[in-house]
Amino acid sequence: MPRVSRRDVIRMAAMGMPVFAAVSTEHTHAAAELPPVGEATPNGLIVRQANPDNLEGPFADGLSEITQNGHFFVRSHFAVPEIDSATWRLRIEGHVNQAVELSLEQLKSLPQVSHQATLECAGNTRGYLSPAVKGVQWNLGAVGNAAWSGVRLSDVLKLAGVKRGALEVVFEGADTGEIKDPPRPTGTIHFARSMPISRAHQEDVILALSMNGEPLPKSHGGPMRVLVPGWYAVASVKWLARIVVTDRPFTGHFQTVDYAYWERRNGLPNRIPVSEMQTKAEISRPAPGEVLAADKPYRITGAAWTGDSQIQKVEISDDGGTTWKLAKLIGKPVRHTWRLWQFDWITPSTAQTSTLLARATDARGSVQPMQRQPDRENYMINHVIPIKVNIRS
Ligand SMILES: Nc1nc2c(c(=O)[nH]1)N[C@H]1C(S)=C(S)[C@@H](COP(=O)(O)O)O[C@H]1N2
Ligand SMILES: [Mo]
Repeated sequence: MPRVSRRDVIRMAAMGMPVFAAVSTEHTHAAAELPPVGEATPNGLIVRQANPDNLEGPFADGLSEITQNGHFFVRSHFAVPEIDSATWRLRIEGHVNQAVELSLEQLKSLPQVSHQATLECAGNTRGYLSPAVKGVQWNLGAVGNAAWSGVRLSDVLKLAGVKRGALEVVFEGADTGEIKDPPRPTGTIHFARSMPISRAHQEDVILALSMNGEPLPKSHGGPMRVLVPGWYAVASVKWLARIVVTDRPFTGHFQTVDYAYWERRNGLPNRIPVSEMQTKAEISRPAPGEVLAADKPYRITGAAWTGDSQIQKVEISDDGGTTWKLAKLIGKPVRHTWRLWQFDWITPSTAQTSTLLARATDARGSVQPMQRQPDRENYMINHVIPIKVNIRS
C-alpha cells in the first residue's frame, strides 16, 4: 500500500476525496490494546506477558497443518525494534574475506526458496511443570507451523566469502534491552544466537522475508528473520541485523546462560545451547478440563513433531500408560513439519475424571519420555503431558 502522509490526507479530504485509514493486516500488539494476562486477543492469542508481548497460540481451536499468521505464537525478549525497510541493511562480517552490507532490495533479488517448518519455543508446555520453573508459563500453544520463504543463508555467506577456520555463525537481532537476573552483562544487549558453520551451510537454513505468503509480520521478525528448520525457535533470530562469522565458540547470554541446559558427558555436566527439537506429541482436543459425554465416540486430535527426522507413530493411553493404542497419522510426512494425528475414542461409560496421554516416536526410535529430565531445567520440555477431562453421564 502506498504511503499516505498526514498532509496528503488533509489535502485529499479538502478535495472531497474519500480517505481510508491505512489498515494493516498485521496485528501490532500495542500494549494498550492487549487484554490482561491470561485472556485472549480478538485473534484468540492468549496473553502470557505484556511489554514485551508474549502471546500463546490457540492450540485447541482449529488446529490445522498451517498456522495462520494471526494465530502464530509470539515470543519476544525485548520490545519490537523500529525498522525502516528503506534504510535497513544486513551486515555480514567477522571471519570473512570481505564484510558485506545488503539492502532489502538486494536480498530480494537473490534466488528465493520456500520451506514449511514448525517452530516450537524451547519453553513450550513449561506451565505444566511442577514445581514451577522460571520463564513465561506457556501451556500447549508456543508452537506453530508455517510456510516461510526467503534467501538461503549459504548464498548470503558466499557473497562475503567464509574464511578457513570459521567455526560458528552468530546472528544478531536489531532488538535490544537489559537482562534483569544475574549473571548478566551490564547495559543493553542485542538478542543474539549462533550455530555451527556446518549447519549454516545447509540448504534448509534461510533468511525469511515472508510467512504464509505475506511479508514477514513485525511481531515475527519483519522485515527478515533467520529460519532454522528442526531446531527450537530460539535459533530463528528475528529482526536480523548482523551476521558475524567467528573462529571461536560464541558464548553470549542467550546462547550459554539462557536457552542452554546441562548434558552429562563422561559424567561431567556440560552447558549446551538448546538446538534440535525433541520428539513430542500434544493433544489439541479434548482441551484440558473439557467436559465430555459418557459412553460416546470422541475424536482425539493433535500434532506431533521432532527434530531432524520424521514422526513414525503416535500412541494414546487412557489408563495412565499401562496400554497404548496407535493414533492415525494424517496426510504425508513433510520434513521439519508437524504431523497432525487423530484417534477415535469411546469415552468411559460412567462419570469420572479421565486422563489422556499421547506419546510420539520418530523414525530414529526416539520415544517421547514419560518423565521430565531435571538437567534440562526450564527448557526442552517434551515429556508426556497428562490431559485431564471430565466425563459426565
Ligand atoms: N531478535 C530476536 N529473535 C528471536 C527472539 C527474540 O526475542 N529476539 N525470540 C526467540 C524465541 S525464544 C522464539 S521462541 C522465537 C519466537 O518466534 P515467533 O515470535 O515468530 O513465534 O523467536 C526467537 N527469535
Ligand atoms: Mo523460545
